[in-house]
Amino acid sequence: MSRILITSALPYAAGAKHLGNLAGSMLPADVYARFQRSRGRETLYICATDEHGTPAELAAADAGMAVSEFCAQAHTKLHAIGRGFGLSFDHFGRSSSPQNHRLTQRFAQQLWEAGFIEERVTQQVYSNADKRFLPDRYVIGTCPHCGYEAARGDQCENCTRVLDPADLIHPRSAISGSTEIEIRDSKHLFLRQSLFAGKLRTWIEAKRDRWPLLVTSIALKWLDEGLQDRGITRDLEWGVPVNAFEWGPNPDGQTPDIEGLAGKVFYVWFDAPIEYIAATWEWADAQAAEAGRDPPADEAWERWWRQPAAADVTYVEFMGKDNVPFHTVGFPCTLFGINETLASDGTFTPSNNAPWKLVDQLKGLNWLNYYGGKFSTSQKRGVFMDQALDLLPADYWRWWLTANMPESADSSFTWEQFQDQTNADLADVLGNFVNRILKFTETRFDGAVPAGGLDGPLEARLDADVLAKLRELTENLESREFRKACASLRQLWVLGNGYLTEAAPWTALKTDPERAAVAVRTGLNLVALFARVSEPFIPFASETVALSVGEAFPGRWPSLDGSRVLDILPPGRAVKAPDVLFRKVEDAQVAEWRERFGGPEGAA
Ligand code: B3M
Ligand code: ZN
Repeated sequence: MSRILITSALPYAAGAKHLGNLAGSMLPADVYARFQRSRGRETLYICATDEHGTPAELAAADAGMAVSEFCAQAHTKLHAIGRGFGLSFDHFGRSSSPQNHRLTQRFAQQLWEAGFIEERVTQQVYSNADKRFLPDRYVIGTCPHCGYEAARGDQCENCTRVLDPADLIHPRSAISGSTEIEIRDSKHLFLRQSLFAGKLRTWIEAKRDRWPLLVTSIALKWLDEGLQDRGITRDLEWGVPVNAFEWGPNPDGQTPDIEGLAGKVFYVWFDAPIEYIAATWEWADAQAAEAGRDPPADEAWERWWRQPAAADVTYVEFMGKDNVPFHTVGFPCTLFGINETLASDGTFTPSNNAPWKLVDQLKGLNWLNYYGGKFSTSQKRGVFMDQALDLLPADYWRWWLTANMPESADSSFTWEQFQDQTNADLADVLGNFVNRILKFTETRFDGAVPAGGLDGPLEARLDADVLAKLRELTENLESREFRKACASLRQLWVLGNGYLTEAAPWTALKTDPERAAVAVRTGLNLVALFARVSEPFIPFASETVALSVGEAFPGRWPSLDGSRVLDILPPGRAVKAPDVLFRKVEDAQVAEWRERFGGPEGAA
């Protein structure tokens, strides 16, 4: 049986996370991880905060904090919010961890020594007052196109034109406001991605019929536009330091310019994907520490990532579409470079190292919008992850976001749809079913699973229908079609309600108690089944449902081999109706939340 390795895009430490960030990577990854675990597969779900780069530096400066302290706080907060949503990370790491520093540096060294990294002199903006280089967005000035006076060096916020710091009129430092800035030469490292264009294309082409079209088309578009070498270092203080002083000569016998590279760090998009691997290392270390053991040997985490030990691992990535190029081009190039050596005639041969694993399945998602426009922190539009949990339990959000996941196109959150769908699916269908059968069992069957009576044609038909739906649900989850999976699950719940209505134990009780016993037993078994198969989607309510019929949680995914799927509960088992599973979302709440978070007006 294969092992399943899952990663979801690493949320930036800086900035609030809205529902779209949840729906676009972490939630689908969690649903999939829970499903795979319940199928009995050894599963590892890894995520982390992405802590380096200019946004974190800027946000920390705004908050008047040291960037390390700011990131530590953001990490703790994001981890707590993730737990609040039931995200079942096996490890939630930090890209600023010592493990990621070591691994990023080690990979860079290997790439240099194999000849895949090149030094180049580039022109960068230097601020004399701040005594530092300024990344593009640290330079502000007047936009040459629209005259906006606070345009940033990478882009004008007013007219959205992409800029180069050199375009700005009256350029000044965003840090000190000083106009004493100049262009200076600065040495940087470039990953020679262009060497991998052919190899990359072959690799992507082979994924064409197995990856979503969204993903392969983004990747191929990048390749069609011509694969550029990529600058992988920056003139910043916060990040993984370039450790060129440790490096040996490259295949041409050149040693790196240690002085020229001093004080630089790797570009955030170079070290962030490496953190997927490094967070697995963090996980292994944390596990050992928890058990009071010394840090384990590298094999403990490399077995997920390196051949031949990882041969039985299927690696699945989840991310929003804007992250796809970095995962189909950038990160694979890093790994190609580590797995290969370049001969002087330009051909590649596998390196002597055990190769690192590349992604097997990549689920890319579109955007979730808010009333057709963007979620926006600055304009206070839309619900953010921490606020959402103050309004309603996590399962409401999980259910709606999974059922409306932006899979084949962008999708849009509106309070009205959210209310309609959660009320209909969770309160009216699932909640009502569980409540109906359990209340009836309590009042008429002493709160125990009844024995007696034999299944009839109604039960035989139900069994066949349930099995067919379960197979469909399983297939949809296996292929990460989350909207379809929600539809299958909803139909399964509907089968339960339909059965109860038809079998009508409340009527049968008067004329044929054995028939009523069969119907109640069958209904309770449906409850137990629903707890198991709803768990990936709505884990909190599923736990309540499982406990109401005395089942362990989380349970195992049902076997689909054709044996009866509704023989779960032993007769005599005590059961108890839970408190209201899902309270309905009221019109007054919708009105209040629309007021507070914005409605259709002002969608942009
Ligand atoms: N932090 C971008 C984002 O959150 C980035 C993902 C990193 S994945 C290695 O959209
Ligand atoms: Zn402009």
